[in-house]
Amino acid sequence: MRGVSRPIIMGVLNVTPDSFSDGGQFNDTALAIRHGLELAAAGAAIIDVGGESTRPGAAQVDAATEQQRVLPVIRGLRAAAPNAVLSVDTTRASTARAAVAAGARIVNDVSGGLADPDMLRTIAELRCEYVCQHWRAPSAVMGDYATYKDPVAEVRSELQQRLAAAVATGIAVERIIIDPGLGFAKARQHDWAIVGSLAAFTDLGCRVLIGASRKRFLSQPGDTPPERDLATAAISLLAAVAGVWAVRVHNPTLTVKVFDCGLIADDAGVV
Ligand code: PMM
Repeated sequence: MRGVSRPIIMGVLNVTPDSFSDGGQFNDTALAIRHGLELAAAGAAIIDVGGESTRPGAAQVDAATEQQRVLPVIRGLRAAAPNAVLSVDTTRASTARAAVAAGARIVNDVSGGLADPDMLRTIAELRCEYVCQHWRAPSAVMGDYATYKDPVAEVRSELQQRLAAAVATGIAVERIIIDPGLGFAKARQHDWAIVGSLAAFTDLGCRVLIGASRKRFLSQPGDTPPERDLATAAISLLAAVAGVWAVRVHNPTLTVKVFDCGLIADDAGVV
């Protein structure tokens, strides 16, 4: 009998002054590159570079600012860690295009193509890997959209619609990775419902990624985001058991530890 496959680890590298999880600590190209290398050394096969905070209530930055933040880091990591697969966390087609030219192989779009009408067409043309996440509204207002009768069924069906739109635009289904978007237009009980039903997403026939790391649904009164790393690692193990392809985490070390308890190597490769 086959064991449980080991998901790939995507390490989070936020190059923003207002990231909720690292407090803007890596808002400097050299520091960000160094942290990217640390994430890779700690077990992240993919480094996800983002230049715009998606924390609840966060304001958007303009495309030029976003690109000034992420492009030098992608170029630097491309040179310093040629084996790391680089991903860009952006909802903008122009940033996706520039990041792929700079060396990113994955575009991680938390809006599933809804924020920028040019995104799906651009991805089809770039022929890169595409993370299509469940999304309802920009971060500044997403809390107003966290209403569900059946969160798992609704998120699944809305994701299916985005998947169909992506395929209809010419993105090969093999290049698409779906993500239920924990914390995006979701209250704590919605996130937990999704975590408890991950098989509803792995059943859709695409690779699945989840990003539970340090999110509010894992919080305890008065804690700090890094204090949620243990709970994050526990979710990584649940994700593995459900057949999730990759987990997006700030602290790969603890996730590697839980995976080392007996999970078999993933034979699917990264991308
Ligand atoms: N969460 C955040 C940002 N990007 N991308 C994907 N695919 N999935 C997520 O859940 C996700 C994401 C927000 O959290 P951060 O501030 O830790 O980056």
